[in-house]
Amino acid sequence: MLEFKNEALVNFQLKENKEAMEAALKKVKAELGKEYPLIINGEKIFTEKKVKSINPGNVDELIGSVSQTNRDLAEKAMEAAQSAFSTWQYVDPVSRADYLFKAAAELRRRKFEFSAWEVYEIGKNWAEADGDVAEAIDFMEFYAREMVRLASPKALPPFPGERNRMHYIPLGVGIVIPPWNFPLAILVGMTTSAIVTGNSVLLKPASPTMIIAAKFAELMEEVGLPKGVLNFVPGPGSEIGDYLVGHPKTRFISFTGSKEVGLHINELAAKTAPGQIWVKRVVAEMGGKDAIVVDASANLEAAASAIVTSAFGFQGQKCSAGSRAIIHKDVYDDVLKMVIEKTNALAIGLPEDNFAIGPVSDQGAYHKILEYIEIGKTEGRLVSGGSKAEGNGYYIQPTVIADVKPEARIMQEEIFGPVLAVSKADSFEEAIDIFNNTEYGLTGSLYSNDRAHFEYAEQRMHCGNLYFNRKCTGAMVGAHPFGGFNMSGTDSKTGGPDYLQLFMQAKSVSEVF
Ligand code: TAP
Repeated sequence: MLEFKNEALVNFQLKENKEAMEAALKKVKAELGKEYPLIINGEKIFTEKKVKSINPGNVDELIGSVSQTNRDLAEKAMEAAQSAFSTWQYVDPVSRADYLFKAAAELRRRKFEFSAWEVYEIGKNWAEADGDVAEAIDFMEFYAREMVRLASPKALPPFPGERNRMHYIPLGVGIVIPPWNFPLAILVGMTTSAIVTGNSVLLKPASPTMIIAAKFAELMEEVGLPKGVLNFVPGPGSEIGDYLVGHPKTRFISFTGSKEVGLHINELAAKTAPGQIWVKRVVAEMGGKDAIVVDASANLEAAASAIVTSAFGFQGQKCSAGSRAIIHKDVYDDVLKMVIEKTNALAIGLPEDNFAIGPVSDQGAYHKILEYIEIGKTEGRLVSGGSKAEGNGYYIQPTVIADVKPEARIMQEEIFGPVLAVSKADSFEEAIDIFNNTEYGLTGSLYSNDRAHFEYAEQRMHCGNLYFNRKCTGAMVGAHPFGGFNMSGTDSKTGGPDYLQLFMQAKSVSEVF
């Protein structure tokens, strides 16, 4: 087994890569509009009730329609998962890891094709789509190796007259509920971590990206994952989600999404259903109100570039998006000027044509973001963008609102769109206080050239992922274990050495000689 290495990102400046992406977009376009089934115990089930997935960048384009799970089918999937668990839990962990290695290899071969699905279904530009596919590959490569590492029993300190050891064993049937914003990476990471550790899974994909999820379910079938280990159960979160979370046979819930839904799941899972014989485990990664702090000693050009990339990459729809910039008063005007120039230079248009800025995810998000922009105009000074943009989809101008007070709603609430709030701090220490002044704690970044300030920030900037002189998005599997504090979630640290244990329980075995 080779050492883990992050998947290289595609350089679309190279002619052969550009052509490969264009060919993949063409191929996928020819496949749009199909119907996709649920998958329960390996059986493909087409239901009468189907939900359409459309291209948010061209709302007349149908990506496909997906059969929907009702309660009877959810129950059937639960039974299939339980039955599969009875054997899958005993499969050699190294063999379980092999399914992930194989799936990673296959995904790598079909990288451009999966990226093209992301471009059409959720409006990522090419680099954002490629980053998501690469991260999905990384998760599988990383978790497979982690499982191999954890497979051998842990030696314990010797105790006279006994042989003692500790094994990690799986939990049972898990409900995996991913978000749409990293439709492959997060879904793949959450699903394969649960599977490789010996659990069986019901995967309920996010509604805006059900087709990409269906493509992954197909991939796992192709690599020969035993039937019933992964059951694909698309359906509305509010209906099927509550049913599955509350089910007495559900052993754990792995969730990534908004604070509201995460807290609701946590509450529901805490209620013991009749017949339930365990305490359900909840792993919940939720929202963020992340920020970049710029110190007076910083490289201002680098800071401004990072602010714009972090705020507007994938239209600001990342949990790690830098939706706040907190700038020292001595450099505030200079940094703001550069941020405005760089924001105004971002071109908006159809994702398949690879514009910097594409559409936001759906109509609900579109209206919510435009409402926040109006709120922002009353809370600060609009210096860039400020309204919807041209196009047959959910396009919004990247928007910068300056001189915003720390308590303002656009400094406190997760907007999840291309809106940046900029705040002025009188001192470095005040900037850190403003940074900490939200209920979230996911990512943060400090631009500085002052070592004492890095030390101060390392102790006091309260966030799960802190970066120095680097943007606050784009965590790399392995190098940057990812997860947040406070209302950002349970700090599970995806892509890190502690993650897989969340889906296992430790069993101590002691034999007297
Ligand atoms: P949500 O609206 O919370 O949806 C997340 C998932 O929960 C979807 O699959 C959704 O299904 C499902 N769901 C909705 N109601 C449910 C219920 N009652 N029971 C069970 N499942 C339910 O979030 P989103 O819009 O997809 O994603 C954006 C949010 O995710 C942002 O807040 C972002 O910060 C956060 N996020 C966090 C992270 C990390 S690592 N912290 C990473 C990515 C995203 P439907 O789509 O069918 O409603």
